[in-house]
Amino acid sequence: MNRATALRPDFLWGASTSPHQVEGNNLNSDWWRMEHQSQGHLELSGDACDGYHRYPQDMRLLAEAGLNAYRFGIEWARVEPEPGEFSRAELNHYRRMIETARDLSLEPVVTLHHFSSPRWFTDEGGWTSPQAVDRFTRYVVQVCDVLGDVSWVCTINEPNILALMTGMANAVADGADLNLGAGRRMPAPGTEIGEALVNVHRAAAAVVRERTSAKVGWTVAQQALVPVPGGEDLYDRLRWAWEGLYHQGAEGDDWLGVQSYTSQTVDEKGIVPAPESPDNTLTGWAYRPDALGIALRQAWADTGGRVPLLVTENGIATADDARRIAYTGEALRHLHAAVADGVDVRGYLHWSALDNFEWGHWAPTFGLIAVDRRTFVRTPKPSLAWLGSVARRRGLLEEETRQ
Ligand code: IFM
Repeated sequence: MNRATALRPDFLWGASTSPHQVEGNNLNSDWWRMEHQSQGHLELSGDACDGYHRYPQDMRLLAEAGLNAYRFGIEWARVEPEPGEFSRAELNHYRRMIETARDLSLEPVVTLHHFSSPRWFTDEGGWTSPQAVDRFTRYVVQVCDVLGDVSWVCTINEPNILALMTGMANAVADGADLNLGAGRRMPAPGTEIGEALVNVHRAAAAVVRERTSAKVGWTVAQQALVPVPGGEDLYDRLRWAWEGLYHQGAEGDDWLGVQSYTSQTVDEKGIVPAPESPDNTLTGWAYRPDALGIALRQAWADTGGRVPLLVTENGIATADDARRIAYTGEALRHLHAAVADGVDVRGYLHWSALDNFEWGHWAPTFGLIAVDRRTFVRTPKPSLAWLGSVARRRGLLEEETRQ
């Protein structure tokens, strides 16, 4: 048994979650309100996985399996439920989470914003309001009090998806009828909102650097776009709107988070929707474990090889756990190949630790651990033990990279 291309000895092997998707009862957030105003279009997050109370058990399961890192988030709507009113009790809650991770020898990777915001922030204009930088940095200053010994901090999760969601919400508010049904082409994230988010990120990153010794970055939803003949010009424009802008926003950062699930082609009309196929995942995305290799190489090239990469999300929505293992093994094979070609990758954090609330839907299950929605009992899937064994071996074996 030979080891495949060696990964760094301090490589992080872990899993990720976000607060709104696992905690439950995120009452003061804009997402909670949107779910309740959606007239049945969105399922409710409700108690979610009751992760707010059960995080010690979740972390223990990850650590016992052999993982050495856990990415989780701090929920702004809990910490600042009303403008300028900060909850010490909630900050202490997140401090306990950090300490619990440390006690279990899990490296905490802490996200400060993952899609959901306090209602009041959204009501006053959200990311495009002139106050956005002040509002977010005021919250980040408070959070820094509990970040103490945290080494990895993400300011904003998937700003490109946040820009897309903000643009779509604004369009709906202006009366647009957005039909995004199967076969429809997705709009691209608006670059104006993206630029606003870059400003917020830079300001927040400066606050974290000034007040802590953490390595700071943000995480981008990589599309692994590939042009087909005729789509080259549009490809360049779409790559900029989807990723380039955010990669440029990572200039000078300590790391960049790569989040990858699938790959899509670009023709002369734009991104080609994944054709219907029995191989598509439960989110309707094409089964493309090779996307991770494409995403890592594109992110590395876009940042001029100056910003180390951390895979902060990669996974598959499936009810078939053997398929999850196959997908992840193949994705890791592409990660090893990228590292062999000189891409600096610092860790792999699987999405997700738990079967959680997939933003308005419960059916797409991404978890290494199943959660009973009534009793909240956790049942680790074989994929958790499998990923833990890869982590203990510190990567794939040589023969596994040849499969
Ligand atoms: O569940 C989401 C996560 O919140 C952000 N990245 C993509 C995941 C799967 O859709």
